[in-house]
Amino acid sequence: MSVSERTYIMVKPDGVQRGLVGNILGRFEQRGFKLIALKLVHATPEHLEQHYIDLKGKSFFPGLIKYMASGPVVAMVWEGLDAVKTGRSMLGATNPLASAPGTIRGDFALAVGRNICHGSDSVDNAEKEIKLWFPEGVVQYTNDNSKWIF
Ligand code: RTP
Repeated sequence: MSVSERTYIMVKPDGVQRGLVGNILGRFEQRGFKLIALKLVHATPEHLEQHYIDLKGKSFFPGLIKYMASGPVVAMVWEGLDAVKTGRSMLGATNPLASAPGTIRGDFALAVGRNICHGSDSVDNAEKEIKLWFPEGVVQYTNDNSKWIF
């Protein structure tokens, strides 16, 4: 657990098309995480196969790639205390039917094949995913609210 821990969070195509981007972003902002990278990307199947390389061979893999390539996703990097584990708990269980109300999936989704968001499951995977989605790097800046919040 580290203050500067980073996690890769993605709003999947169904989350974008259902207009949930603002809500999902807002939850990470409100929780206190720092946004250090953000973009809308229509990823290729090849790129998505790289992202989900560990799931290659699963029966749902082809359908997962098709779903993820069906429209743009919002790719984000959030930084802060225990970002990976806390990010996962904010998303809720992979299967939305098992997600607690109050989590993103528990509030907005029903089907495992349309579960609207992704979050890195370990610090190592977060760093790999950040490199894959943001080869250009993230934005370094210092938060200094004291100038406009009194
Ligand atoms: P994610 O990577 O998207 O955050 O999901 P996760 O770690 O919670 O779950 P994982 O097992 O890595 O599965 C990745 C995504 O594949 C889809 N999935 N479909 N039985 C199925 O049809 C099935 N199982 C998984 C979901 O979109 C899941 O998020």
